[in-house]
Amino acid sequence: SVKQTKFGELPILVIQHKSCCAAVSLQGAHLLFWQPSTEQTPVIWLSKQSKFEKGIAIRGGVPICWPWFGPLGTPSHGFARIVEWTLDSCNEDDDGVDLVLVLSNNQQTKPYFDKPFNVSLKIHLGKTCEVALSCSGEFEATSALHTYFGIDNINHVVVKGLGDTYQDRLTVENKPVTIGQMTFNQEVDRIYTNANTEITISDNVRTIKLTTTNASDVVTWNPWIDKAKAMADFCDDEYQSMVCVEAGRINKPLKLSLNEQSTYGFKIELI
Ligand code: TA6
Repeated sequence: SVKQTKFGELPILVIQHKSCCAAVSLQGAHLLFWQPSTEQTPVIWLSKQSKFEKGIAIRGGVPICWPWFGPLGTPSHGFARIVEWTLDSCNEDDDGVDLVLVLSNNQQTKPYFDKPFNVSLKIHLGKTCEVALSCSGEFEATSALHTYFGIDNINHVVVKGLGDTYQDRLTVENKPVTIGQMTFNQEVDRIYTNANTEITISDNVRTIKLTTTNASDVVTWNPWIDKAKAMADFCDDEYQSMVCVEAGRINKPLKLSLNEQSTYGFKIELI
């Protein structure tokens, strides 16, 4: 079933299916969490302290960073995640639930951006979770599907398939112990520029497979202790139960045209 309700100030869709449960905020077309029925904890994770206020980014889930990534514009990570999208279609079958949410330039987006655009997000929620962003316009966009994965403990996490070329966004570089693998023992904020299309995120409980489509980069982030303390929408100890592994188009921006869609995305499954 798909039911619309409100959580805090935001309209959200609650999905209950035999294969999974999930929720999507219409603000930001923001998949809040996804938990397959086989799992005891969400695979896509949401902070217990996230805000649910109009115009405020939600902490966790899959923030849609578009039409720019990070500090390449204001607000950071773009405006798509803080404005309300429209539910275009919603279908449920034995496999799961398929949603399409859309956003075009309008009064809400005017203060942030003055060019015409269309962007849509396809979300499949079932035994797998698939997210694809398609957009058109007459500009170059950078973007990331900023997924927060739920893990048992950051000290047990190994991310494989990242390749060994990356841009470190921190001054104190955290040299990976094994090239192409990622383990975490301090803050990590890195853009991998030559990752495999299949990446695994393992902890002591499960292995998540992330398959990216048409992505140029994979961002890995964990705020660690100090940054976690500094975030009002994030509990001090929550850095231990999440890791961000994000399919992105940062170093190869989406070159948009008005008459065709540029698409990239990911699929998540448990293996
Ligand atoms: O994806 C990593 C990153 O760019 C980090 O630099 C950190 O800023 C994170 O995103 C979260 O950004 P946010 O604006 O959601 O707090």
